Amino acid sequence: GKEKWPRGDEKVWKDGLRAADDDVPSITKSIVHHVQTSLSRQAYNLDDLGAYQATALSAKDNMLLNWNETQLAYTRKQPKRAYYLCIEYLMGRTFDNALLNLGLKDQYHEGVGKLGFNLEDLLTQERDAALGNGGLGRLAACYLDSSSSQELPVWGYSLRYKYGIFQQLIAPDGSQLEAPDPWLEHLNPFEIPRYDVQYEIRFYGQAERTADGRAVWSGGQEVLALAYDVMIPGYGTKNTNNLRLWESKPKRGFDLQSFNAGDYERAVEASNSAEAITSVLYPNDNTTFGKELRLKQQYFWTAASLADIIRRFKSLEKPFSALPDYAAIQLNDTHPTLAIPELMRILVDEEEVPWNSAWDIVTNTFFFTNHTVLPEALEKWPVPLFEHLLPRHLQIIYDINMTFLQSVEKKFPGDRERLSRMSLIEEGFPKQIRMAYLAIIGSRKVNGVAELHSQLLKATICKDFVEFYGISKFGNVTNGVTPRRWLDQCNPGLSALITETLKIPKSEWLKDLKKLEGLIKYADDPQFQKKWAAVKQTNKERLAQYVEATLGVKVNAKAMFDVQVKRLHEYKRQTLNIFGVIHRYFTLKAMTPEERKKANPRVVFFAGKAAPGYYIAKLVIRLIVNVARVVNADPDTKDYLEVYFLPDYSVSLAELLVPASNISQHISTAGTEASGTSNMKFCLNGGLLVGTVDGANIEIGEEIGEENVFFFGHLTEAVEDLRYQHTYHPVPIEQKCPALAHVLNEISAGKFGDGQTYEPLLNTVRHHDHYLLTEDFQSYIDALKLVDEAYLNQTTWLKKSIITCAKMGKFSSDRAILDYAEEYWSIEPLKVE
Ligand code: GFP
Ligand code: GFP
Repeated sequence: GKEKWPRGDEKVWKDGLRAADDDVPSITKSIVHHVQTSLSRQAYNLDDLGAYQATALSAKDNMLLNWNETQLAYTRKQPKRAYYLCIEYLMGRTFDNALLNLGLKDQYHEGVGKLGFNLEDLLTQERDAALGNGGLGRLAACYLDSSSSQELPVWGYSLRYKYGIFQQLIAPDGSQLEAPDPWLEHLNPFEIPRYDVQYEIRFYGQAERTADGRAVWSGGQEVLALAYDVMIPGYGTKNTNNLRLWESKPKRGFDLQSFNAGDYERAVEASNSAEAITSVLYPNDNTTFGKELRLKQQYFWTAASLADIIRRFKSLEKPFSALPDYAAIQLNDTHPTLAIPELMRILVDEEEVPWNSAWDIVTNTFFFTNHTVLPEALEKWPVPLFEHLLPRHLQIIYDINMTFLQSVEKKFPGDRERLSRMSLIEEGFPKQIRMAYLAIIGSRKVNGVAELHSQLLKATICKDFVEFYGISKFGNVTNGVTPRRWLDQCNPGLSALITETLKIPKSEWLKDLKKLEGLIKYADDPQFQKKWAAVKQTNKERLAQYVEATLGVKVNAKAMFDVQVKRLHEYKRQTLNIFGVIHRYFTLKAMTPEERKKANPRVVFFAGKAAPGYYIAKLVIRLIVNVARVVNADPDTKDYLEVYFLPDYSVSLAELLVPASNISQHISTAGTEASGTSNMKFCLNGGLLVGTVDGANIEIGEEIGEENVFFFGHLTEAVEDLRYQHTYHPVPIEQKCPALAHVLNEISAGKFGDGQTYEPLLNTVRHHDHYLLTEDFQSYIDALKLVDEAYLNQTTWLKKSIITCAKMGKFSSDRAILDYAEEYWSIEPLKVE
C-alpha cells in the first residue's frame, strides 16, 4: 500500500521547508554557511577555489529547490516525457549558466563582492565537464538547456566518465601529447549522487531456455550502475530538468576471502574491472570500433537507463502497451542502439509480453538521429565479440532480423540482393552487426541534422529503407545552439548592445531569437556600427590577453581575426587552411614592402584535438605549429600574418574565441559535414563565415543572404565524379593546381622543419586526394582574397556582420528542441509553478 505523507507532524515539515535565497543578504549567508559547514573552512583561510565551491554550493541549493519541484510536478501530472540518450555531453562550465538561468547573477555578484571576492575570478575556478569530443556532445548540452528553458519534460542519460576528453599538450617539436583530464579531482558542486538509484547490469554468461520456452540470461559478470544527477536549469523558468549520469561500481566491492588468503591483487581485481567501464571517454576518430570496453560502455549505459525508465513507467501502473504514451526515447547516433534489443529483452523475457506486441511498443518508443554519413563512422560490431559479451541480445537481434527480412521479402519478392543489403548482419569474416540499420528499423522516425545531410541520408544509408517504409519515416531537424551560453554569456558586451538597441528586455529576445531581426534597421547606422565594432574589438583584446597569458606572445588585436576551431579530421580540412596560410606567406614574402602595406593584416587561430590514434590528424597539428613558428618569427611579414595553434580546445576556450572572430572557417569537403554547429555560434556573434556549400552552412546562407557568406568549392553532386577521376584518371598535382603543388614542395623541402616528417600527410593530397584539396584549393584562395577586400571596407563589413547576427534566429536550439517535441516525441510543455 501507499505510505502516508508526510510522516510525523506536517507543520514541522512545512516549517522546515526552505525558500530560495534570492536577495543579497540571504545569498551571503548561505555562502558563509557552506564555507563553514560543507567545506569546513573559515574566512581567514579561504582562497578563490574555496570561495568558488561555497558560492557554487549555494547556487546549487537554489537549483535543487527548482529541481525538486520540477520532478514532483512530473511525478504528479504524469506527462509524456522524452529521454535523450547520448554517450557524450560536452557541458563545459555550469556555474555562470546556472546564475544566468536562475536570474541571480547580479545578486551573486554583489554578495560575493561583499565577502571580498570577484565573481568573474570565481567562475574561472570551475573545471569544464568535458564528457564529449565535439559537435555531438555539445549539441546534446544545448538541447538540454533548451528543453528546460522551453519547459519540456526531457531527461538526459549518459555516463559519468571519471576522465573526460584528454588534455592536449603541445611538445616543443609541435606534436600533440595527451594527458588525463582529472576533472573530478576537486569537489564537483553540481552533481548529486543517488545512492538509492542503483541497478545491476550483467555481461557475458549464458542465454538458455527453460522447459516452458522462456529465455533466461544468467551467469557472467554483474556490475552496479550508480546514478549521479546534474541539474539543468531553464532560462527564466523554474523548470529544471535532469541529466542522469551512471557510474560503474563493483557489485561485491572487495573480495575479502582472497584478501584474507593474502592475495591482494585478486581481491581488487573484480572491483577494478567494474570501475573501468566508466573510467574514460573514448576519443572519436570515427573508426574506434571493435573495442570490447566500448561495447561494454554502451550496454552498461543503455541497460541502466532503460531499467530506470521502465521502473518509473511501472510506478504508473499502466499496461506496457501504454509505454509509448509516456516515454519517447531518443537514440542520439547509433551508440545507444542496444536499447532496442534491451527493451525487447525486458518486455519479452522479464515481463512476458508477446514478441509482436513488444516490437510494436519498441518501434513506437524509439527515435533515431544520425549525425554523419562518413561510411567509416557507421558502427558495426563483430558477431563473435557481441555473442561473448551479450549472448541473449544476439539471439534477439537475429530474431528481429528474421522477421524484418521476411517482411522485406514479402514486399520485394525474390530480390535476394536487397535482402542481403538490408540485413542487420553483414556477411564476412567475421560477420558484423549493422547498428545503424537496427536503429532505423527499431525506431518510429529517423532524422538527419541539416537539410542537405537529411537528403543525403535518404539517398544513401537509408535508401532501401525509404523504399520499404515510405518517405514519411525520414525527416530533418536542423541543429541549433543555445543563445544563452553562445551569445549572452560568452559575449556580454554584444548582449547588452542588442538589448539596448531592441529596447525590449533581454529575456524576450533570448527566448525568441527571431527578435534579433529588429537589428536590421540599424545595419547602416554609423553610430550603431561604431558600437558594434567596439564590442568586437573588446572581445578580440580579451582573447589576445588570454593568448599572452597562456602562450606568452603578443597578438596584433588590430588585425582581422580568422578562426578555425573544431576536432582535427581530414574531412574538416584544417589542411586546406594551413596550406592557404603558407600560400599567403609566400605571396607576402614576394611583395615589396610598399605592396605589403596594402595587404589586410590577419591573425589565424587554430584549435582542436586529434584522436590519439589518428596519425594524419596529429601530423596536421604538428605542421600548423611549425608553420606558426616560422611565420611568426619573420620580420618581413610579421605585421601582416600571424598564426597560432591554441592548445587544449574546450567549451570554455570556445567561449573566448567565438565572440572574437571576424571570420571563421567551415571548409569541409562538400557532403561530409553533417551540419556543424560552431558555424552558427560564430555568425550569432557577428562573425562572417567562409565555407563550402555543406551542412548547415547552406541554411545559414539561405537565412542571412548568400552575399553575406564567402562560399567556395565544388558542390556535393560533383564529389563522387571527382573522386572517380582521381582514382582512374589521375592528373599530376603540378598540372591540376600549381599553387598547391608549390606549397607541398616547400613543406617537403624542409621550409617548416624536417620535410620527411610530413610526407605521409602530403601524400594523402598528392595521391588519391580523397578530400579533394587539389580541386578546391584555387577557389579557396580566391574566396580568401574576397574576404580581404571586403574587410578593408569596414562600413560594408560591419553591415554584413550586423545582418548576419540579426538573421540567425532559426538556429536557436529552442527551435530545434520544439521541433523534436512536436514532430517526433509528441511531448508538451509543462510549466512548473
Ligand atoms: C524522481 C527523482 C526523485 C524525486 C522524485 C520526485 O523520481 O529523486 O524524489 O522524482 O517525485 F529521481 P523518479 O521519477 O526517478 O522515480
Ligand atoms: C557531428 C557531425 C557534425 C554535427 C554534430 C551534431 O559532430 O556535423 O554538427 O555531430 O549533429 F559531424 P562530431 O560529434 O562528429 O564533432
